[in-house]
Amino acid sequence: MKIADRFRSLLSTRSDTKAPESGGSCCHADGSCERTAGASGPAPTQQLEVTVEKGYRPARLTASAGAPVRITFLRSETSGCSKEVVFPGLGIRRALPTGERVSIDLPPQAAGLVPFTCGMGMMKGGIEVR
Ligand SMILES: [Cu+2]
Repeated sequence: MKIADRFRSLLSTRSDTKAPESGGSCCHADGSCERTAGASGPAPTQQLEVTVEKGYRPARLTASAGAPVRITFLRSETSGCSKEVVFPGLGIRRALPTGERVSIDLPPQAAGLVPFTCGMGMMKGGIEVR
């Protein structure tokens, strides 16, 4: 989305070059206006849900880069393997009591894979951020 906005900004800048005085009040020439506007409003939190039963369902989720993520785990089994979930790259380790919804808030992520595993690193899941 940001790229589209930048293209739009470039296009309007190009048309403004015909009549520079009309664009005098606009700071879009360097795109800083749009960047500031985007940063001032908090990006909406993305909600993800994972059921934990013989693995993570789904094991692969997707989220948009640059916006906070709330991922909620519901563990519906008693297997000791899945009693904890770990986000190794984020230093997060949380207990998942059976039958309890556990929400974990993640700060905005850059594009890439955010992996999570069980406490022993046997079960694997991940959030594909793009
Ligand atoms: Cu395990």
